[in-house]
Amino acid sequence: MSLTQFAIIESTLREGEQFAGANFTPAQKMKIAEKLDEFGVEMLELSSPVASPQSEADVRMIVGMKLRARVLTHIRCNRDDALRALDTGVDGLDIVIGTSPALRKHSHGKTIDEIIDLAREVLTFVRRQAPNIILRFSTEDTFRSNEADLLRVYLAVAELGVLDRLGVADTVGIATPRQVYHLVSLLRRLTGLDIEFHGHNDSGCAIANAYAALEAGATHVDTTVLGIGERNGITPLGGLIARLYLDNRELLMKKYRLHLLYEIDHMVAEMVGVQVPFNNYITGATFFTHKAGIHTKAVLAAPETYESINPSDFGLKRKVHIAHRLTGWNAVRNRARELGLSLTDEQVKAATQRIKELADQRIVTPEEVDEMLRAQAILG
Ligand code: HCA
Ligand code: CU
Repeated sequence: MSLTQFAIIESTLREGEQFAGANFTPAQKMKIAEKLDEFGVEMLELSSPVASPQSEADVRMIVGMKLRARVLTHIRCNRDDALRALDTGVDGLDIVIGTSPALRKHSHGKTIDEIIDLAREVLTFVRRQAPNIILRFSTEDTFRSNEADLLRVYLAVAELGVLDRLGVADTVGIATPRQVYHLVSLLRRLTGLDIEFHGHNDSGCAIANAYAALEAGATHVDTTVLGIGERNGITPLGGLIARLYLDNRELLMKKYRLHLLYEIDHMVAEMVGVQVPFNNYITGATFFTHKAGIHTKAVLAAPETYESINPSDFGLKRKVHIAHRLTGWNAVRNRARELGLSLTDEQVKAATQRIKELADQRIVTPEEVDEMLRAQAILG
């Protein structure tokens, strides 16, 4: 059952490098690899060594770090790229070729038969060169490819008996969870091979699609930190973690060092020149903030009332926001206690009324609320 046996292929150093703001230095790549390895992702995917001389040096550098995570590189389907990649000493090759009509026409110009011939030749060649390498074959733009074409390609390569994994890629972010479920379960049933899902987020389905893939029997999911990648990116590491944590908290806490997520998200955000979005999974500024009186009262009494994720599992703290017109006296009382003030319920209720009145006029700061509570304590 994949929901307990999945592996994360962390592609911040490949797909993530394709994000507009990413220009990782070798030192930054090393830091990212080190942190992701410490976090516990099972595999790291790196840009092709063929991309540039520095890219090749960076692959060698990360191979040389001797991480616990397996190191993969992402290459086109040809012998030369494969030889260059094998020479770096990586643990695995992620080989990809486009199969959609758009890519066949405008990218490499090959027919489906030509794609099959080429894939057969390259994959058998790689396996002969490197009997122990982890070998994956993926079609690019899978979800805009003709299903009969796809099945011909996947069955032909699976039949070679040289592959560890098949990949499906929602390259332009158009797939729905149902479509992903359908294709992944079909491939799993027909080939029995491990299946990897790579999904872009153009229409906001990247996490749901990755989850549907796992439900259908996929074994591997591609992520990047904050979801960075081409355009608006792919399945974010933190979002996938949030989703899987809700299924199986114990497993997630055992598999990954969740406390590192905040640091990793903020580190990569800074490297690529963006803020961590306020609504980001787990690590966004308001993720654990409770506001309305009805919510804050319940959360203070029993956090699970309005929290599906426990902030302390991620080394984080919840925030209770009381400086606004929706505030409630239970939360205000809680704040007064935090400040060491002993106010009667009537005093707290009076202060709460004043906060609401003032907040109807203008923005009130938390500091002002604290002052109001202190003043209330002095006035009695
Ligand atoms: C790209 C390629 C890719 C490859 C995914 C994969 C995609 O367009 O840059 O190899 O599984 O989204 O199709 O990232
Ligand atoms: Cu991609």
